[in-house]
Amino acid sequence: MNEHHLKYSLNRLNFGILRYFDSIGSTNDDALAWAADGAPDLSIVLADEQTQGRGRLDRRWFTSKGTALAFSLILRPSASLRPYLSRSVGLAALAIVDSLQLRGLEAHIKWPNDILLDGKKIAGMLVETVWTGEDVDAMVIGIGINVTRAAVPPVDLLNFPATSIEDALGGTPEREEIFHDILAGIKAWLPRMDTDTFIRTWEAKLSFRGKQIQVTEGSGKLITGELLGLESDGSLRLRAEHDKIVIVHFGDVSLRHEA
Ligand code: BT5
Repeated sequence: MNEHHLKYSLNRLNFGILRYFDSIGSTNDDALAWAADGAPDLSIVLADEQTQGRGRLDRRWFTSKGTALAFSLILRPSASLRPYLSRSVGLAALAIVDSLQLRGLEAHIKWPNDILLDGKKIAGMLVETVWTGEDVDAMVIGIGINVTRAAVPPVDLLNFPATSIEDALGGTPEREEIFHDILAGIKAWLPRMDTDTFIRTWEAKLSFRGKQIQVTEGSGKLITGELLGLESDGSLRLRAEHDKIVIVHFGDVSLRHEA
C-alpha cells in the first residue's frame, strides 16, 4: 500500500492525521485508544493486515495482507451533528455504496452494517463510541472492504456468502483510489447527515425492501415482517403480523425464506 498516496488523499480532502500500519490487531481498537487520547477530528487508522479484526457481537472480520481496505475513521461530532450520531453507520454505508457506483457496481445495504453486491457481502462496518462521562467524545467508524479475490475468507469462516471488487469487476482497482473515493463520499455526506435526503437515500439503498425478512435481535429473539424502511434515527421499520409496525434498533437481518 502506498502510504504517501493515502496521506495525499487525507490532505487534499481536509481530513486529519493518518496512522498507517503494515499489520495491526484491529484498526478500531487503535482508533478507540487514539480518540480517547485526543486524536484530531477526521483522523484515520489504516492497516494492510488485521490479525484481530472485529465484527459486531465478538464476531471476527478477516483482513489478509495486500487484499483489502481496513480502516477506522475518528469523528468528533460538532454540536449540530450530535443529535444524528445514530446515523453514523449510514454515513459509511452511503460513502461505500457511492464509491462502488463510481465503478459501475450497484451495491445495497443489508441493515445495519453490511454492504452487499449481488446478494454477497463485499464490505462491513463497525461503529463504536468513545464516551466522556455521559457525553460522546468521538465516534469510531470502522470499514472493511474486500478488494481482491484473495480477501474473501474461506466459506467455513463465514455466516453469509462473500465477494470482492475483483470478483465483480474482473480487475482490481487500486486500493488507494477506492480509499480516496470513500473519503470523498464521507466528506460529501457528512454535512448532510441531519437532512431528510440522507435518510431517504440510505433507505433507498437497503436490501430486501418490501420483502418478508427475519431479524434476530441481540437477545436471540426473532422478529418477522415486511421491511418497510428506516426511522429518522436509522432504526429499521417492519410491518409484522396483523399490520403491527415494529421498530428494530439492533439485530441481524435475513430474508425469511433463507431461515
Ligand atoms: C461486520 O460485522 O461486518 C463489521 C466489519 C467491520 C470491519 C472493520 S475493518 C476496520 C475496522 N477494524 C475492525 O476491527 N473492524 C472494522 P458483522 O456484521 O458482525 O459481520 C461479521 C461476519 O462477517 C463474520 O462472522 C463473518 O461471517 C463475516 N466476515 C468476516 N470477514 C469477512 C470478509 N473479509 N468478507 C466477508 N465477510 C466476512
